[in-house]
Amino acid sequence: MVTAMAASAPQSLSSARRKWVQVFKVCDEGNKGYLSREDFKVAVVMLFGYKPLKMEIDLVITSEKQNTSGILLEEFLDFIKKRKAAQLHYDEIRQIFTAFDRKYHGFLTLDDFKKAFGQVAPKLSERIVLEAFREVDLDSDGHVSLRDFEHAMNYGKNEGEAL
Ligand SMILES: [Ca+2]
Repeated sequence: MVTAMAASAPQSLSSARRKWVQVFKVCDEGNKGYLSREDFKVAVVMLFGYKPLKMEIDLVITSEKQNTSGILLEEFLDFIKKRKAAQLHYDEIRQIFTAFDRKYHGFLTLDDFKKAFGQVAPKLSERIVLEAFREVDLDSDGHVSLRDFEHAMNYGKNEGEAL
């Protein structure tokens, strides 16, 4: 009679985790014990339904380790948690955008963008921020709109549509 209670508590969390671990294993081609860049792309598509931007992959790989190009299970799980948390921060992104759009133009210049990014992801190197800017400024006019900015911050959910 104790069984029903025992099964109920932390079940949803561990089953989500189990699913992530399974995705990791499925995508780890050749059971290397880590995900290559290509494996990681596949995993993100499976879990979130979009292809990750180059900057997103760089972020995961360079922030965790310097010398290898692989993502270990723990790092992968950590990424998913952060990625899920990021989805909750839409309002915050909007606020940040507004705060850095100092002249109320409705867009950010590269300079504004750098400052905004510095606030959100201070560990990112300038090179990656610059790449992110170029990546979201699709028409290359040097301006990033709120939508572009959300796109960058939310790791490009709709990446690929521009083609
Ligand atoms: Ca633009």
